[in-house]
Amino acid sequence: MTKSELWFTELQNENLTIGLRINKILHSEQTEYQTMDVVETEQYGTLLVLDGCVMTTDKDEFVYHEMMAHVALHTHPNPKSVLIVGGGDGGVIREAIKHPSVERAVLAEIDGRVVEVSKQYFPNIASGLSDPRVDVQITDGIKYVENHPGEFDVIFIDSTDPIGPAVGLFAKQFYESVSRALKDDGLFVAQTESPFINQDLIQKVQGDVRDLFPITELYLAYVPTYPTGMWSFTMGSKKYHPLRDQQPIRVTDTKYYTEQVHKAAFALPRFVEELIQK
Ligand code: AG3
Repeated sequence: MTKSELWFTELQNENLTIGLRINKILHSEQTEYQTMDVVETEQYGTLLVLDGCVMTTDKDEFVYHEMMAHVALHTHPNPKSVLIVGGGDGGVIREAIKHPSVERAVLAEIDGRVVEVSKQYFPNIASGLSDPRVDVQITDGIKYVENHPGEFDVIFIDSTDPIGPAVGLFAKQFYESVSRALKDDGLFVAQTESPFINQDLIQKVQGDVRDLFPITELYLAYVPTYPTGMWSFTMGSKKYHPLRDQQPIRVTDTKYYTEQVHKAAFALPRFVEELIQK
């Protein structure tokens, strides 16, 4: 069979693109907040695109979702109440509820269409959204966090890039409310882009989080469809340290996360160490 000559291209920055051959366009719409497209790609399966940026694909989503959820949930000794800001596809929630200690997982997603379309086209990623422990709130995550002081053990900030609807999710003021929304021994993880092309952002977030949390760490994972493939996560924690307090493995139905990968993720290449030097 001849292959289609339709290609998806994300302009990752002004000098860099990623291209994926498309078999089929499944869905396109303009929501209240952003453009949203779902296409079937030859290489990575079904792809979710928001405002032209790759959010996730069926074939590599496990890296990001597991590494966002399980590092933090194997740092806190007994996480019961968790919040995901953004993450409307449900991937982080699906991983979070694999932890038997988690009694309540709130998703605060601003764009209800992302949740609906993910349920339709990404049933595997969205599978956790119907779990009885999950509470889906279609609301502004910034306001949700402000209005829920002292409630959460772990908060995940699963945002888009720091443009458009997500700008406020990278502001110091937001990390301050995240700190207030956490319990006294709480911690958070935010996705913080690529050390190859988003140095300024990573440095800014490190500085802000260090001002607010006694423990601030950066770790890495490899997501082939994100800009440069090398992806960073920033953790801010009030009490528990991801290496000193690493918990015995609790979840083993993973494809990327293991006890060793948890440790290895904090071993940073020299240029990344230098980037975040105190
Ligand atoms: N969160 C967004 C990652 C940012 C990707 N950036 C890009 N492609 N320019 C992903 C949401 C998955 N739950």
